[in-house]
Amino acid sequence: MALIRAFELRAQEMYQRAKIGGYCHLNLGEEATVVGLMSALRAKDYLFANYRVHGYAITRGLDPGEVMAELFGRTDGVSGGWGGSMHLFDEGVRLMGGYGIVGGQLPPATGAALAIDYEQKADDKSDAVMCLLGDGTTAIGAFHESLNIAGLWNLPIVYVIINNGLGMGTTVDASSAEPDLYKRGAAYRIPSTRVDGNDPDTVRKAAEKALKSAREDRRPYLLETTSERLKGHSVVDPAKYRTDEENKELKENDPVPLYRSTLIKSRAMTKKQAQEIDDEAERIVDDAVAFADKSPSPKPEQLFDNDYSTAVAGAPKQMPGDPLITF
Ligand SMILES: Cc1ncc(C[n+]2csc(CCOP(=O)(O)OP(=O)(O)O)c2C)c(N)n1
Repeated sequence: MALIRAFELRAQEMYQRAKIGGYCHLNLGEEATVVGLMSALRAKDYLFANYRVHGYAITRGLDPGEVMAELFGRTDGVSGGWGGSMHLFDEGVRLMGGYGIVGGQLPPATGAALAIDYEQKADDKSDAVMCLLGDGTTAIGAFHESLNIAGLWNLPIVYVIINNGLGMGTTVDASSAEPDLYKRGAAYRIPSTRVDGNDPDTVRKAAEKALKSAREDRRPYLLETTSERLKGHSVVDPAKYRTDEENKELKENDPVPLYRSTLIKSRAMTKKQAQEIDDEAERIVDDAVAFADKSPSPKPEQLFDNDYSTAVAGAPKQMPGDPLITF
């Protein structure tokens, strides 16, 4: 949690210093959810995420330097600098991408669960899929289509609604006829529950139960976690829609200092150890920025190295803005 906090605060700073371009969405305020969920996943499980993906990538084991380099758009980034903040991908740790299209991750995640089901018999060795989505995403058609198929075909998948209360600036109450989002599982006979996303231990227990259902019972599961993002939708959103009172509450419920003091109070950790963890996190993030800074930018001639269009014999590769080719 401390590392995600340090990384995200630094990413915000790097964006403001124009080291990062494009979009940049942070996990600030969602650290307990991230750590709880990721600690329940096995190495061979597949993870599909939305664009708010930095903390998941780091917790899943990706090198923070390579994640920062991706944010900087550099060749040593986890996606070779082509994806940026929203599109972290690493097959090795089975992080099957962050998706920028709202709900875009749901169909491929459901397809991955179908592939697993096709290849493996139900036993505790089976892999499972975890698919993350925001509260706003529960109104997207792909959410309902995916849950319907997963429920119908008994696919080994856990859908997790990371309910941070807002889809951009719109509250759940203003956008959802059924604001108890986990209840949407009932329409597809998918078991579901809602837990406090500010407590990593609670999230972990709930995720373990959900994954067990997917893996062993061959029933998909819908888990909802409640937390709040501390900042705006992305780093360029000043979050003017929040009142002073709401900002005060956010600070009081901030999961990082809360968990830190819970561990100290219960004597699981001393103040000194907590400080050492924070210092270590800062050191890792310093190194990550230094690594990203040193990594070269991709060259323009590499632009088409990773496209998946079929080559047309004799047709030159076109750059956006090039004059139309006439034959
Ligand atoms: C199909 C589509 N529609 C709209 C957008 C613009 N958009 C980006 S994020 C977002 C809000 C999503 O909110 P939520 O699912 O709650 O995720 P959160 O940002 O809270 O993690 C919208 C509308 C988009 N990227 N894709």
